[in-house]
Amino acid sequence: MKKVVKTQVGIIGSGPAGLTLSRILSLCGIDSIIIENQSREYIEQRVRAGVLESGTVDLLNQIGVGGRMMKEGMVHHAVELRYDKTSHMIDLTGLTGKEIMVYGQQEIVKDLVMAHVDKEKRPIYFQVSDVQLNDIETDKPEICYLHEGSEYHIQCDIIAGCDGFHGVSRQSIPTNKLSIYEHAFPFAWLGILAEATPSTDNVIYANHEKGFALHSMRSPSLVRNYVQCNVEDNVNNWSDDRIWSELQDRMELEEGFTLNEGTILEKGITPMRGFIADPMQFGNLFLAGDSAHIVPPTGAKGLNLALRDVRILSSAIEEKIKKNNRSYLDSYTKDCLPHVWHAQYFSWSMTHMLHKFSDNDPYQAQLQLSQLRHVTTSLHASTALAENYVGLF
Ligand code: RFL
Ligand code: PHB
Repeated sequence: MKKVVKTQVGIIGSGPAGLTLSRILSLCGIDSIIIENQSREYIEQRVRAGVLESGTVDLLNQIGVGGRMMKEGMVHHAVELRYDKTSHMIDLTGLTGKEIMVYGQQEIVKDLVMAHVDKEKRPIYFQVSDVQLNDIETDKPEICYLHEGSEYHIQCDIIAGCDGFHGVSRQSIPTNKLSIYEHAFPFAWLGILAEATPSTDNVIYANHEKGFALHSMRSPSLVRNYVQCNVEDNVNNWSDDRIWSELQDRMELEEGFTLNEGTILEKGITPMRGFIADPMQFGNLFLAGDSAHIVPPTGAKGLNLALRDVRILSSAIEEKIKKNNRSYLDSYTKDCLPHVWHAQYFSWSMTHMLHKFSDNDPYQAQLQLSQLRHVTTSLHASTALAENYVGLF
């Protein structure tokens, strides 16, 4: 049987973008409904981002979901770059006055779901299927989907497409109305979550002749490490011993260094890509976060960009719904994309500086070392890196 539900904003996807948007709108007195194709358990366990810019931390606190993050998150004042078996600190706080927070994306998702479902007692429709967007170019757009055997139609004023890179929202925009900018990098990241004490107080980015490696953490007893691998690689090619051995090699220092090891709880391979859809809107459908853009994770920008989009989108929706002023919705793409492109550029340049592109290109390897020496010895260059890393806005 067909069921019709009405709301002001229909939100597709309960990742960080969709959940944060719904929370901001709720605090402004605007009604929204979220649908999600996975289960609550799945989205609360999905391991992804870890580095939050100070503006992201401020936003989560402003909307009342930052309590656990402020207790359990780890404030970092510096980030470490390693190359030529030497360690170089970028003093983020000394150079910019700002800091970053290391706190897992799935913890943010748990905090937002808890505020939404358990505290505000509002539902999220999990495990929906066959999601379809209709009439998005009209004032009465509609989201249709199946949930627990019934067919639902959400009638709303605005649809927010927060369904990530593989979602249906972007694909609902006619292809002749979208310009797609895309770049696939010729390598991937193998990421692990492991029970071990972090080996340093800072995130470490290592450029090594065997390939890139990254050491990060989630708590005093949980680490998150990555090694560069082949695009077509498979986790089955990576035994625990091989992963630790590659990490030890790539993190090496002249004076000696041993990365703490432990039981690996999770392994996954992430392709590295840059992607931007322009415009980020069509009619009354607005894309936010990974549904509109993807950055390679080397700059730690994706989640931060997603939350910046929803901050802009929520103000524009509030103007439309409360004051019948559509001008901010109309300029949504224009208000988001310059920053998105800047983050894209920063992520691309970090990726280029730190990864091994070829087995046989000593010229490029020397250029990378030259760039690394520049960003770690010039005050202006290290300030530029630090500003980008903590977030420019
Ligand atoms: P998400 O998190 O992908 O959420 C989209 C949600 O939509 C659901 N969905 C649908 N729901 C209903 N109907 C459909 N048809 C649907 N199709 C999909 C999905 O199940 C999901 O729940 O997108 P969102 O909210 O835009 O958030 C973006 C972030 O997840 C992403 O940018 C970051 O994880 C990127 N990223 C990092 N960002 C940072 O800011 N700092 C970092 O340190 C950082 N590290 C990373 C990262 C991403 C990584 N991977 C795995 C891609 C490290 C890695 C390894
Ligand atoms: C992480 O902690 O997962 C992380 C840290 C820095 C990055 C990407 C991911 O650039």
